[in-house]
Amino acid sequence: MPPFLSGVIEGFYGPPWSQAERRQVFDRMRDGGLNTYVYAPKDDLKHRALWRETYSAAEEEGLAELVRACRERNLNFIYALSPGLDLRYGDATEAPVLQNRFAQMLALGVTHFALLFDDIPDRFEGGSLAAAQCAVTNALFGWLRERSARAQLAFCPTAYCGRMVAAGLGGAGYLETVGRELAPAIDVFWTGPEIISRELTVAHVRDLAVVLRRKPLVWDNLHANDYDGRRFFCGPYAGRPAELRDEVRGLLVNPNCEAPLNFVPLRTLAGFVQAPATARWDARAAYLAALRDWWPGFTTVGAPLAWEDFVVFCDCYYLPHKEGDEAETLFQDVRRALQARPADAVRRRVARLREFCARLAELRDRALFHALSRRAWELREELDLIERFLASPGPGVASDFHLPGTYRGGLVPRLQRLLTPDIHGTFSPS
Ligand code: GDL
Repeated sequence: MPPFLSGVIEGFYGPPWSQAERRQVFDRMRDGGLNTYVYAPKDDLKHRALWRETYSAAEEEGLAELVRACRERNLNFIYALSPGLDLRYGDATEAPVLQNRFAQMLALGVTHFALLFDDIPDRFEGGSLAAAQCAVTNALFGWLRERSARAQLAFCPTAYCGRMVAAGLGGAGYLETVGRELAPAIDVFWTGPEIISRELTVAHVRDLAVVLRRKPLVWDNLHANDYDGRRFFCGPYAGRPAELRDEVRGLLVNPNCEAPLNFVPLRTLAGFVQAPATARWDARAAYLAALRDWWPGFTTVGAPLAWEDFVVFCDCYYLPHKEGDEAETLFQDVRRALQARPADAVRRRVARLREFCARLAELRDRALFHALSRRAWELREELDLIERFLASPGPGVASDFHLPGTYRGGLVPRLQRLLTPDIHGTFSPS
């Protein structure tokens, strides 16, 4: 196991990546010098919902392929199991079931494992949930080490971010118990102050390391989009200072569900991991450099797209808490133009971006287009409406795309309008 783990955790909800997508991700990891892939797709039934069942021969072959693909690229393969939905802690018959699952992977040459207890019921009648989870995990670790001296294990706590700990998830003293009772050689995952952490500071991680009695292994959801299917995030690895690297066991990102959209997240993570210790991490510069490398993937069957439009488009899908600079500027300019004309210059910019969205349909890389198409469609339609309004403002503006009596997104946006959040995230009826 390398001293510092860096790479990808396929740990999102929704359709797992295909084998071909995983190979592409592995190639990008190897090219960027990242070293670790964690297999943890929430909706692989046998990873979570049916965790007791072993893989069929065909499934086993698929996993063997991944193990080989990682080995060929010098990447660590970590197999994760998520038994917490219905694991009976303290029931002696459960241990052999867990062992059986890991035995199947050991036979494929896997030596690195993870046991995940995230997003599970935290009600537990039998005493301390943390102590029960640690007992199961320590026992499994011992069993693994008897079979492979090189075996490694990581553990994801039920309270895996600051907010959850503050809310008392897992019961009083949950994390302290984990720190005290989990075998010191077992790594502990942590997503930061939040599930999706805008920032991860050295101070935050140092405080945590005192409680955990080890450096945390960061499970970084910055670019995850499984919780918001209308967005994706192709902004840079950001909000983390270079000094963070010395304070953690590793940095593993759980990125966009759509594998082709992870070029910039992975490229910038690789840049962050390898940047000289003395340098300040300039996320925007890293982003623009990574976009340059992604840009050749945007060749079309027609006339070339324009680089400037590409940057604005990507800035529209930057990071969860922030638009990219160009998108933010465009938004502010449109907002002003809708109130005070003349708006010709803004209208032309809106039209260019609308056209860029439409022309994505000409991409030669169809997997990339398919990953983008729904988002680009929605953006194109809003831009089209704004463009029409700016061209002839007034009550008479109608749009071919916004059909009367239809609701975009169906019931969901209507429900969302019933309860609206204030700036603190507290909801009240609107
Ligand atoms: C989570 C889940 C993860 C999911 C992510 C983003 C962890 C430890 N677990 O809470 O599977 O992809 O949020 O929605 O992050």
